[in-house]
Amino acid sequence: MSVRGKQVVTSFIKSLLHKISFGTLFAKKKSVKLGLYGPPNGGKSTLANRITNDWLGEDMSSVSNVEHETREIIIREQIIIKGKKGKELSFNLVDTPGISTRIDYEDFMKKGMKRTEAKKRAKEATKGVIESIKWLDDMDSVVVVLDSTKDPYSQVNITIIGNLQARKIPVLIVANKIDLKRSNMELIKAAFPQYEVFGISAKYGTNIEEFYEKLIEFST
Ligand SMILES: Nc1nc2c(ncn2[C@@H]2O[C@H](COP(=O)(O)OP(=O)(O)OP(=O)(O)O)[C@@H](O)[C@H]2O)c(=O)[nH]1
Ligand SMILES: [Mg+2]
Repeated sequence: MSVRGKQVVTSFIKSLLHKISFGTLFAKKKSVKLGLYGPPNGGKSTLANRITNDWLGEDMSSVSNVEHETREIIIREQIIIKGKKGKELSFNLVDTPGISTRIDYEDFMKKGMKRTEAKKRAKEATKGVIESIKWLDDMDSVVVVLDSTKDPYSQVNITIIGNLQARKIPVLIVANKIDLKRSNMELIKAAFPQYEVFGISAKYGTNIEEFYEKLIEFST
Protein backbone atom coordinates (compact mmCIF):
# COMPACT_ATOMS: atom_id res chain seq x y z
CA MET A 1 0.00 0.00 0.00
CA SER A 2 1.24 3.49 -0.81
CA VAL A 3 2.02 6.05 1.88
CA ARG A 4 -1.00 8.02 0.75
CA GLY A 5 -3.15 4.89 0.97
CA LYS A 6 -1.95 4.21 4.51
CA GLN A 7 -2.83 7.75 5.55
CA VAL A 8 -6.34 7.39 4.20
CA VAL A 9 -6.80 4.10 6.11
CA THR A 10 -5.40 5.63 9.32
CA SER A 11 -7.66 8.63 9.12
CA PHE A 12 -10.62 6.35 8.36
CA ILE A 13 -9.85 4.28 11.49
CA LYS A 14 -9.41 7.45 13.53
CA SER A 15 -12.74 8.80 12.42
CA LEU A 16 -14.37 5.44 13.13
CA LEU A 17 -12.88 5.39 16.62
CA HIS A 18 -14.09 8.90 17.16
CA LYS A 19 -17.57 7.89 16.08
CA ILE A 20 -17.54 4.84 18.35
CA SER A 21 -16.39 6.76 21.40
CA PHE A 22 -18.86 9.49 20.61
CA GLY A 23 -21.56 6.86 20.23
CA THR A 24 -20.67 5.27 23.55
CA LEU A 25 -20.71 8.64 25.24
CA PHE A 26 -24.10 9.30 23.80
CA ALA A 27 -25.37 5.90 24.89
CA LYS A 28 -24.06 6.51 28.39
CA LYS A 29 -25.86 9.78 28.62
CA LYS A 30 -29.07 8.11 27.51
CA SER A 31 -29.01 5.49 30.25
CA VAL A 32 -29.56 7.88 33.13
CA LYS A 33 -30.95 5.84 35.99
CA LEU A 34 -33.78 7.24 38.04
CA GLY A 35 -34.46 5.14 41.12
CA LEU A 36 -37.61 4.90 43.18
CA TYR A 37 -36.63 4.23 46.78
CA GLY A 38 -38.42 4.08 50.10
CA PRO A 39 -39.94 1.91 52.79
CA PRO A 40 -42.37 -0.87 51.79
CA ASN A 41 -45.92 0.10 50.77
CA GLY A 42 -45.13 3.77 50.13
CA GLY A 43 -46.33 3.43 46.54
CA LYS A 44 -43.09 3.08 44.52
CA SER A 45 -44.54 0.48 42.16
CA THR A 46 -47.82 2.37 41.85
CA LEU A 47 -45.83 5.46 40.83
CA ALA A 48 -43.65 3.38 38.49
CA ASN A 49 -46.78 2.07 36.78
CA ARG A 50 -48.29 5.55 36.61
CA ILE A 51 -45.13 6.80 34.83
CA THR A 52 -44.88 3.89 32.37
CA ASN A 53 -48.64 4.01 31.69
CA ASP A 54 -48.54 7.72 30.98
CA TRP A 55 -45.49 7.55 28.70
CA LEU A 56 -45.46 4.00 27.31
CA GLY A 57 -48.98 2.74 27.85
CA GLU A 58 -48.05 -0.26 30.00
CA ASP A 59 -47.38 -1.40 33.57
CA MET A 60 -43.91 -2.35 34.81
CA SER A 61 -44.47 -3.56 38.38
CA SER A 62 -46.82 -5.51 40.56
CA VAL A 63 -48.67 -3.62 43.32
CA SER A 64 -50.09 -5.00 46.56
CA ASN A 65 -51.28 -3.84 49.96
CA VAL A 66 -49.07 -6.55 51.48
CA GLU A 67 -45.58 -5.20 52.16
CA HIS A 68 -42.57 -6.35 50.14
CA GLU A 69 -44.50 -7.00 46.95
CA THR A 70 -41.41 -5.90 45.02
CA ARG A 71 -38.54 -8.18 45.99
CA GLU A 72 -36.29 -7.71 42.98
CA ILE A 73 -35.01 -4.66 41.14
CA ILE A 74 -37.19 -3.90 38.13
CA ILE A 75 -35.88 -1.72 35.31
CA ARG A 76 -37.85 -0.16 32.48
CA GLU A 77 -35.48 1.29 29.94
CA GLN A 78 -35.81 4.30 27.73
CA ILE A 79 -38.67 6.34 29.09
CA ILE A 80 -38.95 9.80 27.61
CA ILE A 81 -41.12 12.34 29.35
CA LYS A 82 -41.93 15.64 27.74
CA GLY A 83 -42.47 18.84 29.66
CA LYS A 84 -44.73 21.75 28.84
CA LYS A 85 -41.84 24.01 27.83
CA GLY A 86 -40.58 21.49 25.27
CA LYS A 87 -37.94 20.04 27.59
CA GLU A 88 -37.44 16.31 27.54
CA LEU A 89 -36.10 13.81 30.03
CA SER A 90 -34.86 10.43 28.94
CA PHE A 91 -34.12 7.82 31.61
CA ASN A 92 -34.23 4.23 32.77
CA LEU A 93 -36.70 3.83 35.60
CA VAL A 94 -35.67 1.56 38.47
CA ASP A 95 -38.35 0.28 40.84
CA THR A 96 -36.71 -1.10 43.98
CA PRO A 97 -37.76 -3.41 46.81
CA GLY A 98 -38.93 -1.47 49.86
CA ILE A 99 -36.24 -1.07 52.48
CA SER A 100 -37.02 -2.14 56.03
CA THR A 101 -35.00 -3.07 59.09
CA ARG A 102 -37.35 -5.74 60.35
CA ILE A 103 -38.81 -8.51 58.22
CA ASP A 104 -40.91 -11.05 60.08
CA TYR A 105 -42.69 -13.88 58.24
CA GLU A 106 -45.42 -13.84 60.89
CA ASP A 107 -46.49 -10.41 59.64
CA PHE A 108 -47.24 -12.00 56.26
CA MET A 109 -49.18 -14.79 57.97
CA LYS A 110 -51.32 -12.14 59.66
CA LYS A 111 -52.17 -10.93 56.14
CA GLY A 112 -53.49 -14.41 55.30
CA MET A 113 -50.43 -16.21 53.91
CA LYS A 114 -49.56 -19.80 54.75
CA ARG A 115 -46.40 -20.38 56.79
CA THR A 116 -44.27 -21.69 53.90
CA GLU A 117 -45.36 -18.89 51.57
CA ALA A 118 -44.78 -16.30 54.32
CA LYS A 119 -41.30 -17.67 55.07
CA LYS A 120 -40.41 -17.62 51.37
CA ARG A 121 -41.62 -14.03 51.02
CA ALA A 122 -39.63 -12.97 54.09
CA LYS A 123 -36.46 -14.57 52.73
CA GLU A 124 -36.90 -12.94 49.32
CA ALA A 125 -37.78 -9.61 50.94
CA THR A 126 -34.52 -9.67 52.93
CA LYS A 127 -32.55 -10.33 49.75
CA GLY A 128 -34.51 -7.51 48.09
CA VAL A 129 -33.49 -5.01 50.75
CA ILE A 130 -29.82 -5.89 50.18
CA GLU A 131 -30.30 -5.53 46.40
CA SER A 132 -31.87 -2.08 46.82
CA ILE A 133 -28.97 -0.87 48.92
CA LYS A 134 -26.39 -2.38 46.52
CA TRP A 135 -27.97 -0.53 43.62
CA LEU A 136 -27.97 2.87 45.32
CA ASP A 137 -24.55 3.75 43.95
CA ASP A 138 -25.76 3.16 40.40
CA MET A 139 -28.45 5.79 40.56
CA ASP A 140 -28.08 9.18 38.91
CA SER A 141 -31.02 10.58 40.82
CA VAL A 142 -33.57 9.22 43.24
CA VAL A 143 -37.20 9.84 44.06
CA VAL A 144 -37.87 8.80 47.65
CA VAL A 145 -41.50 7.73 47.89
CA LEU A 146 -43.05 8.13 51.35
CA ASP A 147 -46.56 7.34 52.54
CA SER A 148 -47.74 10.75 53.78
CA THR A 149 -50.16 9.14 56.25
CA LYS A 150 -47.26 7.63 58.17
CA ASP A 151 -44.70 8.98 60.61
CA PRO A 152 -41.79 10.20 58.47
CA TYR A 153 -39.28 10.13 61.36
CA SER A 154 -38.51 6.45 60.90
CA GLN A 155 -35.07 4.93 61.06
CA VAL A 156 -35.47 3.60 57.51
CA ASN A 157 -36.32 6.99 56.02
CA ILE A 158 -33.46 8.67 57.82
CA THR A 159 -31.05 5.92 56.71
CA ILE A 160 -32.11 6.03 53.05
CA ILE A 161 -32.01 9.81 52.81
CA GLY A 162 -28.76 10.03 54.79
CA ASN A 163 -27.16 7.48 52.46
CA LEU A 164 -28.22 9.39 49.37
CA GLN A 165 -26.93 12.62 50.85
CA ALA A 166 -23.54 11.02 51.63
CA ARG A 167 -23.33 9.74 48.05
CA LYS A 168 -24.28 13.18 46.70
CA ILE A 169 -27.13 11.70 44.67
CA PRO A 170 -29.86 14.25 43.91
CA VAL A 171 -33.05 13.48 45.84
CA LEU A 172 -36.66 14.48 45.39
CA ILE A 173 -39.02 13.42 48.15
CA VAL A 174 -42.52 12.46 47.13
CA ALA A 175 -45.25 12.61 49.77
CA ASN A 176 -47.58 10.00 48.30
CA LYS A 177 -51.22 9.15 49.11
CA ILE A 178 -52.33 12.77 49.52
CA ASP A 179 -55.82 11.54 48.57
CA LEU A 180 -56.14 10.03 52.04
CA LYS A 181 -57.58 12.08 54.93
CA ARG A 182 -54.75 11.23 57.31
CA SER A 183 -52.16 12.50 54.83
CA ASN A 184 -49.77 15.05 56.38
CA MET A 185 -47.24 16.40 53.94
CA GLU A 186 -46.16 19.14 56.34
CA LEU A 187 -44.76 16.53 58.70
CA ILE A 188 -42.52 15.18 55.91
CA LYS A 189 -41.37 18.71 55.08
CA ALA A 190 -40.54 19.29 58.75
CA ALA A 191 -38.64 16.00 58.96
CA PHE A 192 -36.49 16.70 55.88
CA PRO A 193 -36.28 20.50 55.61
CA GLN A 194 -33.24 20.46 53.31
CA TYR A 195 -35.20 18.64 50.57
CA GLU A 196 -37.93 19.51 48.23
CA VAL A 197 -41.10 17.60 49.11
CA PHE A 198 -43.71 17.08 46.45
CA GLY A 199 -47.22 15.83 47.22
CA ILE A 200 -48.96 13.39 44.86
CA SER A 201 -51.41 10.57 44.68
CA ALA A 202 -49.77 7.92 42.51
CA LYS A 203 -52.97 5.88 42.64
CA TYR A 204 -55.34 8.60 41.44
CA GLY A 205 -52.91 10.76 39.50
CA THR A 206 -53.28 13.89 41.62
CA ASN A 207 -50.51 16.43 40.88
CA ILE A 208 -48.87 14.03 38.46
CA GLU A 209 -48.43 16.56 35.62
CA GLU A 210 -46.71 18.92 38.05
CA PHE A 211 -44.61 16.00 39.26
CA TYR A 212 -43.35 15.39 35.69
CA GLU A 213 -42.42 19.06 35.36
CA LYS A 214 -40.59 18.85 38.68
CA LEU A 215 -38.80 15.69 37.58
CA ILE A 216 -37.55 17.34 34.39
CA GLU A 217 -36.44 20.42 36.31
CA PHE A 218 -34.69 18.31 38.96
CA SER A 219 -32.94 15.87 36.63
CA THR A 220 -31.78 18.17 33.82
N1 LIG B 1 -54.83 5.73 48.68
C1 LIG B 1 -53.70 5.53 48.02
N2 LIG B 1 -53.15 4.31 47.99
C2 LIG B 1 -51.99 4.15 47.30
C3 LIG B 1 -51.37 5.21 46.60
N3 LIG B 1 -50.25 4.74 46.01
C4 LIG B 1 -50.17 3.43 46.34
N4 LIG B 1 -51.23 3.07 47.11
C5 LIG B 1 -51.51 1.74 47.67
O1 LIG B 1 -50.48 1.41 48.59
C6 LIG B 1 -50.22 0.00 48.56
C7 LIG B 1 -48.74 -0.24 48.28
O2 LIG B 1 -48.45 0.19 46.97
P1 LIG B 1 -47.14 -0.29 46.17
O3 LIG B 1 -47.06 0.54 44.95
O4 LIG B 1 -47.16 -1.78 46.00
O5 LIG B 1 -46.01 0.12 47.21
P2 LIG B 1 -44.42 -0.13 47.11
O6 LIG B 1 -43.77 1.07 47.68
O7 LIG B 1 -44.04 -0.53 45.74
O8 LIG B 1 -44.25 -1.36 48.12
P3 LIG B 1 -43.07 -2.50 48.15
O9 LIG B 1 -43.02 -3.13 46.81
O10 LIG B 1 -43.55 -3.42 49.22
O11 LIG B 1 -41.83 -1.81 48.54
C8 LIG B 1 -51.15 -0.58 47.49
O12 LIG B 1 -52.30 -1.08 48.13
C9 LIG B 1 -51.48 0.64 46.62
O13 LIG B 1 -52.72 0.53 45.97
C10 LIG B 1 -52.00 6.50 46.63
O14 LIG B 1 -51.55 7.48 46.05
N5 LIG B 1 -53.16 6.59 47.35
MG1 LIG C 1 -43.18 -2.21 44.98
